[in-house]
Amino acid sequence: MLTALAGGVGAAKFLSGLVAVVDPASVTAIVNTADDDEFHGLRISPDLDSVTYTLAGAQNVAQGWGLAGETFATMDALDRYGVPTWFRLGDRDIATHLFRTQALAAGAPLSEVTARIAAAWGLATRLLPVTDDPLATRITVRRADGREETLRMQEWFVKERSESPVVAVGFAGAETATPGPGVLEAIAGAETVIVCPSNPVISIGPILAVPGVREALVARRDRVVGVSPIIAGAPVKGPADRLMDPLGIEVSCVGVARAYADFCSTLVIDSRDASRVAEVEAAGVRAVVADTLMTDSRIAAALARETLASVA
Ligand code: FO1
Repeated sequence: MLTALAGGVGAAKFLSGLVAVVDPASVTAIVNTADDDEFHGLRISPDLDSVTYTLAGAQNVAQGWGLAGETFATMDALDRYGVPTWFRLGDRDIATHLFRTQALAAGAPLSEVTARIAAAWGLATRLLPVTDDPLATRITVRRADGREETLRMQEWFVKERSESPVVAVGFAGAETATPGPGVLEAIAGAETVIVCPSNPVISIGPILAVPGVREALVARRDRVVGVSPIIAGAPVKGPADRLMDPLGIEVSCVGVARAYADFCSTLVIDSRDASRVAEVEAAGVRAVVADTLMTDSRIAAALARETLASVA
């Protein structure tokens, strides 16, 4: 059984490659929930939905989130009422949020709702929210006048297009959150644990912040392998550099190695970073060089295969 720590887009691409080379039913994904938020009274779980839609082959590839062939008639109709619609909910995507919101309101934990949504999309892969408890990323930014302001994740990422300079990142609820059902067992029982190429700060960071999770990974360090989301000093997609740099994490595969060194024994880095193998290994992490730019599903499958082989 394989366990993967997953955030959004990068993880979803990697996971679709992984389930192409191993039995999908042998894979458990522990997914970040700290991007979750509520809009128009609906409970949104972006990373769980990105992974679900991608593994179902229904994702909007170009957009990087939501469903293929999506329409936004409901958002356009909402504009009449003057409510904020900067967080775009597609008409079909809304069905997922309606179902999730109603099931949560009826008392089901997020883990149960997630299992029902995954089953409805025909997934054999098990998706586990890292926690069923409240967990929310908070981004503190510095305004032009020097004032600091703390934003919700989607406000910073979507509304302000991740342009506001970051001074701090926190995970509200982390102290009291408990690992979701099956999470610690999935780490303890896995033959291999893969840290997907997700944002180290706001996708993998919240997963590690849930008490007990990082310790569980440290205990399996020799079986934990990561895939660097940073290639040649820049993230493949998304704002990882705008979060790592302010937090003093070098924006490179070396910075990732140092950040993961206590729980990750091997890091797969891109061929463009082959010259940095010695620095990664100086961080106490074995470096494996591969093509990590998943421009198509064949490359994603090859990367998954090489990642598994690196800790065989
Ligand atoms: N990202 C955007 O850049 N703009 C949006 O309007 C937007 C809407 C949205 C709706 C549902 C959903 O599941 C994801 C959505 N995302 C949007 C992406 C989302 O902000 C990110 O996927 C994660 O929060 C960060 O990985």
